[in-house]
Amino acid sequence: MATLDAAGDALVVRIVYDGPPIAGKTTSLLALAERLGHGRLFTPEVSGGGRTLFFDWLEYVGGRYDGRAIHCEIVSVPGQAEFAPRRRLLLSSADAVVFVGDTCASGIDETTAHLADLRAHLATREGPPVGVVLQANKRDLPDAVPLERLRGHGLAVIESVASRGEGIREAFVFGVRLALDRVRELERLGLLHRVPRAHDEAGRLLTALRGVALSGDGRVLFPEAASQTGALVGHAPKVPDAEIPSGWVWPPINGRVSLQEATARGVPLARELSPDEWVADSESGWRFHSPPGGAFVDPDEARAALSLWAQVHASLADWMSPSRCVALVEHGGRFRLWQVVRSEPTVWKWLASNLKAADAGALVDQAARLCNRVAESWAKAPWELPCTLETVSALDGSFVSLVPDAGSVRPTESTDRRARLRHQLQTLLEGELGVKGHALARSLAGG
Ligand SMILES: Nc1nc2c(ncn2[C@@H]2O[C@H](COP(=O)(O)OP(=O)(O)OP(=O)(O)O)[C@@H](O)[C@H]2O)c(=O)[nH]1
Ligand SMILES: [Mg+2]
Repeated sequence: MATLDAAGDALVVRIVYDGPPIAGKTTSLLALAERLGHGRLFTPEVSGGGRTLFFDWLEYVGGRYDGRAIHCEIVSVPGQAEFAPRRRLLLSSADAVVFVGDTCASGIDETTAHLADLRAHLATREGPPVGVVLQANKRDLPDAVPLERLRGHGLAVIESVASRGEGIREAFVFGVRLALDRVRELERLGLLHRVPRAHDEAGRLLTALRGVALSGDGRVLFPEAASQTGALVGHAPKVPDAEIPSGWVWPPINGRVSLQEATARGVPLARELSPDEWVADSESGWRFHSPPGGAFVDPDEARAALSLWAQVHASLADWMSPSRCVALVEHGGRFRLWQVVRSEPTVWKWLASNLKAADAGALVDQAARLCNRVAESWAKAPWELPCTLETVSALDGSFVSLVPDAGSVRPTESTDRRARLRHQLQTLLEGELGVKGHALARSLAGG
């Protein structure tokens, strides 16, 4: 759902590309990336046949809304029926939908059925309506059906040939306009909130999708290795290990112990998450992260940066999980800062794994109580900690994620953490339990 960033100077909207399998959603996003000339498409995984398994992700910053920069998150869903739960979760965060339909004779029935399903889903969304534009694709094929057959659904229709990039920008621009209409309504209703953006929004989404059960047997898919995310190895920097020189890890003793545990089953390889941002996941369940700008040529500058990080971490110690450290690693004549943290069960994972098995009402109540306590307690931390169901420990409500870089931490704001956590709870419940979860979350929001 649309939000303002933490500083309130950018508007973040999400445009979701929906449509039946093989209709051309991924092709559309590829063409859009090229035309917008902005970044590249991030696609976590595809099947051998090129089918999308999770989503495609593209970010674009352009245009202004009431003086604020518009930051578009552009996401395509996997069209295949077996991934419907992932598709629904993605749709539940849309501010507008570009529906890519295969409009040739052989595809039109599936397109119509899929569109009906989309509209049924959107009808369950709370808040202002989510607009849909039909991007009538494959208009180059000789058996493309007449446009008249597509009109009359109360939808804007824009013709496209995604494989040639035609009509792509037009459909996108229309989608953004629809999203901004919705933003205006959200604002009027007092529902446009400031939410600090996750460091890696696409990664967060991927984690959420991995938590969505695909089959009816209650099996929740949580592959251990987050390292399946994108294949991005190049000139990888070294990650810290227990051999690190003294003075290069903080806290000094427990930090080294942490590094020992983190690399006990092997030192993982780093992969580039975004330009100059590196991550690695060790087999013993620790995450290593180094932010853009985390490399230094001058050792004194590097040490000063480590010391700044140490101060931030020390001042947050009361709110954070203890198994973590920050460290400096020399590699190829440069020094790189790393943050290392042990993966702990989060409220999100805990709920997603248990909702089907036990009394959902009791679990959600328990989670809601924890969230309330966290919202209150974290408000007292000196620096803003990203507060989401995926950053809160299911065990004790401590912060279990990566601390924002020392250079970008902000003093704690009086944001409504409680409302945000409830909103996420609702999204999770919708994904896991469908309508039942929805009702549950609504009663929760009231109580
Ligand atoms: N002729 C024609 N082919 C197209 C067009 N757009 C996409 N295709 C082809 O359709 C096939 C499927 O395209 P994708 O973009 O992967 O489809 P998708 O909607 O992402 O499919 P899923 O990921 O399974 O949901 C590819 O072979 C594309 O080249 C078009 O406008 N005209
Ligand atoms: Mg695709």
